[in-house]
Amino acid sequence: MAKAPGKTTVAKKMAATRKNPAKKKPAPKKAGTAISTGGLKTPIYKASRAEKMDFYEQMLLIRRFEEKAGQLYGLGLIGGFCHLYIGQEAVVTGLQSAISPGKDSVITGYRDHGHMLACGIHPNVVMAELTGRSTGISKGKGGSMHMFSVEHGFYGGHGIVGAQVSLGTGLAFAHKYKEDGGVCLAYFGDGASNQGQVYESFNMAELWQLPVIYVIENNQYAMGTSVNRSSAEDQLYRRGESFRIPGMQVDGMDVLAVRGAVEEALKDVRSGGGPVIMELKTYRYRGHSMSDPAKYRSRDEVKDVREKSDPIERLKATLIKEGVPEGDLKAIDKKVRKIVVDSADFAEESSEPDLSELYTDVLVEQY
Ligand SMILES: Cc1ncc(C[n+]2csc(CCOP(=O)(O)OP(=O)(O)O)c2C)c(N)n1
Ligand SMILES: [Mg+2]
Repeated sequence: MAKAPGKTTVAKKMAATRKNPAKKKPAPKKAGTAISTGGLKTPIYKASRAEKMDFYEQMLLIRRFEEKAGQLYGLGLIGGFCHLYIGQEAVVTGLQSAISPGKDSVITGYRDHGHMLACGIHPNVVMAELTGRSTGISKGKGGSMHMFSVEHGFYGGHGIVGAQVSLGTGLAFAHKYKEDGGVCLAYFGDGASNQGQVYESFNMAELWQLPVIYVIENNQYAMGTSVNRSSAEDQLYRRGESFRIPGMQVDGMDVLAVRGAVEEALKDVRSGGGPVIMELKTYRYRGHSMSDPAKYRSRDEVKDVREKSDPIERLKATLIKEGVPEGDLKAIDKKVRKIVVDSADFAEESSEPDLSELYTDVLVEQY
């Protein structure tokens, strides 16, 4: 059958999902009618060699940074909560590589270090914040879960599960109101996808056709509860169906698949199509936070994912197959390790905030 020019299959499916009964009254859909793109294959991004090398470096930077953060936590240099992103690097690397820093906005939960690095925020100020130093991005007063950089379009860092979904919807509203052409990427977890405010946000976003991509990082667990135990509909890309929001399910362990899928989503959202849901199937190797011994799953389960699906090893294997000398990849590893060690040194050499800082940055206005 001849294809309509310029419209991909994914785009057509998204358009079908959005038939708005207020504008045109279609016959009511039969229960169970497939309206999501989950069953469709989104294209794998055809990256150049240089782009693949960049993705490799970015993912490795996040991995090594998180490993160092884990060590510093063990040494007692990081206080409070600390949620590591190890295993999920392909998600944020693929997504962030497709958006425009400064024009688009990003918001996420407490597992936020990787998002900050992928937004181009310097590792030094992130590590200094984790260790509570005055040179940290929140002057050492926010810690792991409370970091922001309006300059980089990064709006946190939120400890309340699901809160970032409503706030992200607000950011998307601002993009539309100001007509600045921006799109908000609102990241949240499989556990957060059961939160009530998520659905209030979905409703408003579709009603107002807001430029937002809801990114569900399905790492299979919410603290110690697996997605299958906690979710009546565990195919999370379908969670927008009752709001007519199209969804796509993507291999979140493959950075090229992530980039390919987000390009489709962005095309649709930027052309005024309204929100899209992306479910990224991924996995976290470490416990929920540094204080979680992760006894709710077997070591073999983790080992299996590491051995078969690790996003970094996967891209490395592709690069080697394509003829990149192993020495070049080792050089990237060396460069990344130095950046991370330097960030830890920068943090350790910085002072803690002065006591007088207890009374600053409490409210934006005077009181
Ligand atoms: C409103 C609210 N309820 C409960 C918690 C406690 N809590 C913190 S993280 C978390 C699990 C969330 O899991 P998920 O959304 O899958 O994200 P992940 O940690 O896997 O990245 C819970 C229940 C919270 N912080 N806020
Ligand atoms: Mg989770």
